[in-house]
Amino acid sequence: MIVAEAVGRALAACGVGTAFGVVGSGNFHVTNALVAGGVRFVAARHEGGAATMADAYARMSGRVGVVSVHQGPGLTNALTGLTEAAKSRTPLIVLAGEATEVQSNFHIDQAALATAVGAVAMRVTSPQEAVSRAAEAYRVAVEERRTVLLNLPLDVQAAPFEGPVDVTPPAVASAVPAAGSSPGASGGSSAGASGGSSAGSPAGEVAGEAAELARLLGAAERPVFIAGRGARHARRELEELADLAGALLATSAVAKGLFRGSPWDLDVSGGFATPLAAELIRGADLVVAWGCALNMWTTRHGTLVSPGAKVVKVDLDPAAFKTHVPADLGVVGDVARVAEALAAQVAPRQGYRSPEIAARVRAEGRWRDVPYEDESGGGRIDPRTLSIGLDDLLPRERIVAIDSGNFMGYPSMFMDVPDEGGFCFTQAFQSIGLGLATAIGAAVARPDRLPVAALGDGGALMGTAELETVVRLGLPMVIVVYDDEAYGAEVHHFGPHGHPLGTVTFPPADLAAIARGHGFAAVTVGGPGDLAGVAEWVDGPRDRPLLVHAKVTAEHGSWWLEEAFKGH
Ligand SMILES: Cc1ncc(C[n+]2csc(CCOP(=O)(O)OP(=O)(O)O)c2C)c(N)n1
Ligand SMILES: [Mg+2]
Repeated sequence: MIVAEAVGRALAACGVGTAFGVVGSGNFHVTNALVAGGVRFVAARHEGGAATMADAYARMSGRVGVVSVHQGPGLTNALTGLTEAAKSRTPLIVLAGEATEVQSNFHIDQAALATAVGAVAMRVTSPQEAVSRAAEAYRVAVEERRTVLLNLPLDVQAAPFEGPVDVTPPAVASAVPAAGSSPGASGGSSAGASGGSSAGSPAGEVAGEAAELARLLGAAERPVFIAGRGARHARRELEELADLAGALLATSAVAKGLFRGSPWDLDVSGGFATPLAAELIRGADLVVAWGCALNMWTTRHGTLVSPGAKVVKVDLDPAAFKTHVPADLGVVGDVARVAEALAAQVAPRQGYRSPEIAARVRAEGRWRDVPYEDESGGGRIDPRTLSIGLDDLLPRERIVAIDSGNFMGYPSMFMDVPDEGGFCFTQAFQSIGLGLATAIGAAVARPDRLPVAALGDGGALMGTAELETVVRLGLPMVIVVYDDEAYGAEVHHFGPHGHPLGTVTFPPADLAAIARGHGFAAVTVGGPGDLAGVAEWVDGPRDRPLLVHAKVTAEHGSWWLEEAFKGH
């Protein structure tokens, strides 16, 4: 056995799930060793796609994602996706060959690249520590929720490896609690829960900051819970506490779907919030952010939080307390454990849950309840009508992945998802072009659900390398392209100021033909009547993926984008 093989075997023994990548000489042996160790390998067509697939896979499966790339350009191609993963604290391991000889064409400072984008850089430097380094990379990814680059110098990879591949996987069951599951004592996200507060201690005792939160919950007239990425595993615990405290429930975009089915679910807080959700969140006298930073998106630059409201954050990382909308009170701990402990302390009260509020949430709680004027016509479909039509047609057991752009709110707001495992939102770096690969990674993690990729024409064309991957993997995917023949976000950003727009507008491109060329079924939608073609696909054998090429109306910029421009 050589060192490269020992590293692959060690990671397989640690329990990595699926690996994604593009194989060249520098990662050939390590990838084959993963496969020999029982890991599924998914070949992407571009390393950028591979990185994002692994990120989405990790988010939706609760397991560590692995990306395998060639030295030099293999890694640089992966960088945007790795940055997204690092910013999102996705547990990810990047296996990269490394040309340490400075004369090599492939030589770059790979460790510096990784640290520059927020990842952790590690290196296997000898056969003796090959296995322990691989296990350490796994531990850091899981326990510290980091994206880890494990550099594999070519000469070290080729060296003989003596001895057994003997690893003791860290005592962590899963990296991110899987959608819908609640971690037990070994749950990954409880790592670090002992950070100074006594929240979550045995027997439901609370003290310190947690006791103060219990007091606030016992006194609040209009409490609202906003759950973020760090709460995706804690639906049951949060709902139980909210029932006692009379709190309304909302999420950040990345946790969309978490409270689906609750009569008190306001859906997403922030740019995508319904007018009712925005009104009720603004009306809160206590906002408790659970594993949620309350960033500018979730709070519309802070305006959704009333100046008179008390703000509390519960988070594994106390650094979150001071960032974005700052907390008046911070409780360190795992969200599920803290909520569980508090439930024993809070006496039932009505809080925000009056019959009048219940009736309003029923009547106005979804975007499709908000009246609008359908602007479809002239061979183009209103993106709201398109999204509502698709929401009606596509099976409910779906997993929706969203690219970035002006269009992005339409699917996020109008397409329902069954739970928090039905929405994959790789937007921490705000890169366009990640949507298709996000849908592929999510689809690999959740083969029980229909993957739906919602893309702009710009993001779709940037990601086309992976169309072949969708077909090759036999994914029953629906790709929806909101085609305005432009980088619409830029058009609506600069157009109103009279700037020339030739650099951000394009002639029509036949995206349906491009998809058919890859083996997709495709429907071009220029009005509501054309959605019949989608219905036909849904009712058919679904033996090929479907691309819906929607020519959308583009007179107006989306209003959530206007909000976003304030941040530029
Ligand atoms: C990688 C990357 N390049 C450029 C940008 C700047 N940018 C933001 S939105 C956008 C346009 C996206 O166009 P499209 O996918 O068609 O969506 P639309 O805005 O038209 O709805 C661009 C170029 C970005 N965010 N990421
Ligand atoms: Mg566009």
